[in-house]
Amino acid sequence: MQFDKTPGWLDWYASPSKPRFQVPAGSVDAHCHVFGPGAQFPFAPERKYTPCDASRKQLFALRDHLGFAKNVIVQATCHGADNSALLDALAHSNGQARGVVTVKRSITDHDLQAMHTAGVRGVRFNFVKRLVDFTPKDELLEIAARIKPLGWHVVIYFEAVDLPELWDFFTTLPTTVVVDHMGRPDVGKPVDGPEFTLFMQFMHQHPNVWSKVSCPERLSIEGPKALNGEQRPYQDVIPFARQVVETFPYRVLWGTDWPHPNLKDHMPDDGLLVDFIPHIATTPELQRKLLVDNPSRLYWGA
Ligand code: 0GY
Repeated sequence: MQFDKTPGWLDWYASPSKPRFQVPAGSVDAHCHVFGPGAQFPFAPERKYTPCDASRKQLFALRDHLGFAKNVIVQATCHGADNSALLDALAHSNGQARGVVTVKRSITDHDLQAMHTAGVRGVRFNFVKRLVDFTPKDELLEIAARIKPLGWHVVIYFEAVDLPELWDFFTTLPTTVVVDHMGRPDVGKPVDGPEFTLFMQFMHQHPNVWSKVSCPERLSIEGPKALNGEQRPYQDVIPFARQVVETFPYRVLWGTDWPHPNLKDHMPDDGLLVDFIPHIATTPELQRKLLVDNPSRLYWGA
């Protein structure tokens, strides 16, 4: 099947630079996606955008180029609850990838078990209104209760302004809960202002909550601007991510977010994204926790 990408959609960076920051051995890119290829794995009819293809082979080539050992592939909304492309990627990863899927309540226990065997370790609940239609909370709670015995966790994606409304739901989830992209803070607001303080309280009060300190390119207002001729990308995101890493070093994950869905102004060079890591995890110890120990524990039980 042929798919035309959403107008304005930027393709992923074809020749990323080689990072200057060398990630520690065994590092995990804990948030990335595969898109299609659409001819083999058609995009979902209910999708809100049509991406360009981004195959498992291209993902694994990027992993090697950046110096990572493993991937956690997260189901993207353009594939709805059809996880075939993700499962195909896991099957071809030599055990070097884990998955986070999207399922409906109609999924059978047999299918959940088969996904577990394939390397799936979580489900994703998405509350970003531009990306998905509403799913009733009772359906999500039912899914959470069914995946808990498998030892899986729930990944949640939401915007900072929606945290107060979603707080009670999130805090009733019976599993480990992993927040995508720090709950999408508005980095134009102060890091010690009410909005981000609420997110920090959310993590403080609920030791089962983890956060991905990913997506500076998505959160930044400054963007990848040059200062005095030097590249200083995404400086405005640093205080937010650094605070989360330093306060909760055992509950943070990092990912590229390749192939960076829905970016229309600027597509990041993935090599520069890796070079951003030492600005938010400033010591070798924090870097090892963020990139190796935490994802290995959560996704490989190691
Ligand atoms: C991300 C961010 C986005 C998209 C999705 O599943 C998705 O379509 O997560 C976004 O548009 O902010 O994490 O990939």
